[in-house]
Amino acid sequence: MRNLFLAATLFPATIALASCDATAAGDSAVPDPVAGTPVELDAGSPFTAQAYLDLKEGWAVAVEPGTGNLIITEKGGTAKYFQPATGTVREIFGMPDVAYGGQGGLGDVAFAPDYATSGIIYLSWAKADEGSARRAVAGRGTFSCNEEACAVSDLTQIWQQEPAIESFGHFSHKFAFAPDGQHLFISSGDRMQGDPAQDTSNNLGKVVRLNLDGSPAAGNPFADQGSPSDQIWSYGHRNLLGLQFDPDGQLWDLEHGPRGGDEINKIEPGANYGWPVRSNGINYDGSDIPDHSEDDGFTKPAIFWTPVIAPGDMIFYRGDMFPDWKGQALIAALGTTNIVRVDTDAATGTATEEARYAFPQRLRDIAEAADGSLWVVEDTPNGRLLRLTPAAAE
Ligand SMILES: [Ca+2]
Ligand SMILES: [Ca+2]
Repeated sequence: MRNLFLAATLFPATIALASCDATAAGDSAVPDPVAGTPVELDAGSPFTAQAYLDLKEGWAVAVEPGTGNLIITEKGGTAKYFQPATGTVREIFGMPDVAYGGQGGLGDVAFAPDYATSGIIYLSWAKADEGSARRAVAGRGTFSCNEEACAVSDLTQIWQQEPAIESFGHFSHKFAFAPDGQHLFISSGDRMQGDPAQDTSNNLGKVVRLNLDGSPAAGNPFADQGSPSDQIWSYGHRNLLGLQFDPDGQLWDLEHGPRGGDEINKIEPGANYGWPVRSNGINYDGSDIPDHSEDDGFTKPAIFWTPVIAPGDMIFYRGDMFPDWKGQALIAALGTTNIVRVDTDAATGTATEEARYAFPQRLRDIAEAADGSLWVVEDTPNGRLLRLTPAAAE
């Protein structure tokens, strides 16, 4: 194993197949995937599903620009590079040491906006601190492959939650890049602490907006309050497992409520979304949390779910394979083991659930391929990578 890692890091220039193959108009040239193993779905499902890889607690999937290949992270700290056109998979070396347990471990993966020329990818993970304290962190490094394996080299931490907390939950740590490629947004969960989400002197329970090197972006709403307040874009959040720009450039988040009150929010700078003062759910012990009301002074959810769907992540669909869904959100749901389709309206800050589609297992992540098909990651210790295309006509 070590030899593979050395080989992959010693000769990055000759093995950087990813960035070399990428072309500006290359997505239309991405070859079709090989056939997977058919997966049975409920009668009437709009999807045909095929399984490709076995995954152990798959957490995130990202599509490589230009090639259509995938990087998939697993919560325990491993990552895979999958080439759909050949069905081959390679281990990725150079992963960080992660604090695995509870909701913590290896997290999100994203290709840099300038990946075609830089080869840079971003990773997030839970990192051990003093005692049993942990924090979510983000880093970036250079991705390259040879015939046997792939590696992330020069992985450098660029951001962290402040402070570290003795909790195994609510790391969140999802990435979104601004449409112009100039800023990195990270969702930073409340670490199951509640009150810090209302306190702008820390970066827990927040959406942060950074430069691509992890430094605070200019123009953030609390820039005059010092660090880490100068990272904050919005606050009053709980556990944000979705963070995505819609095709019109509006940012939305998807977060877990407590018992009830999962929500999608239209994210605006300086806005306060109310957690833990307001929630359309209640505490796990049954005690009340006042619901949002018109006069509460907080930004209301665009849509909420009681009972919860326990979401894993979402995308905004842009492709042609499911043309009626263009511009709508597709949520991979853990709790209800389905894909939830939601129509968002940026003008009013509201959203409507359109449909739910059943799947056999908990769904952790969803991504759109260049051809408009969908890649879905199952969450369980015996999960799979699924490809979804339209169901055959009856
Ligand atoms: Ca409530
Ligand atoms: Ca994702």
